[in-house]
Amino acid sequence: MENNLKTTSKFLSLVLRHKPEEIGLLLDGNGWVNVDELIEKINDKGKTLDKHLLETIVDTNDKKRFAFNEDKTKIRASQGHSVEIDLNLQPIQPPAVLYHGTATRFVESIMKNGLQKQQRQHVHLSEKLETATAVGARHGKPTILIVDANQMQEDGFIFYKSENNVWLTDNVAVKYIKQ
Ligand code: HQG
Repeated sequence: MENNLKTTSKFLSLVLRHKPEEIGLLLDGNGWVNVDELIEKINDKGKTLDKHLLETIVDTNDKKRFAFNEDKTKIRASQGHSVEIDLNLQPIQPPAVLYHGTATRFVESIMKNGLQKQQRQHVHLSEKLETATAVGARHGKPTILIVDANQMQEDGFIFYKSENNVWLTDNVAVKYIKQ
């Protein structure tokens, strides 16, 4: 069961963030999809999903990656999209420093070109060192970069916080990054 939850959750990340077309789904402008349609199209792909399982995934997901709308008729991923959508996030004051976890092999390029959002819509930053370490470890040997969010904000850069507490901003220039 645990395993099934994780596999299904990963598949949901894929369709709700990156490739909705994989199951013939279309995200609306704010990233939402209709829950019944999602369930039907996932089942069509031979994967078992019903409303109860979907609710369990949303409730128990370790990073709270997915959220329902108020009446639970729609669902979306709370961050991490490569598909162009508008999460309607409001600019918010960041803590003085934020952390970016990455793999050691990327550091040289990052210290030359800055942090780039790559496929995603934002650069992802963390408030906690341990979260940043885990993010970095997804790519290889982890290392932490310190971002001077305070200075960035003073210089007019905008920060957002996703519903599941991931800090988001546009590309980060080298001058704001310390190893
Ligand atoms: C690196 C997870 C070379 C960047 C996490 C990262 C996060 C550069 C990789 C979310 C670079 C992109 C996002 C440059 C950036 N040269 N490498 N100039 N600029 N990079 O996966 O931040 O578990 O797109 O350091 O918790 O690792 O999926 O971004 O290593 O919130 O919910 O390019 O994904 O969330 O990788 O992770 P990603 P990320 P979930």
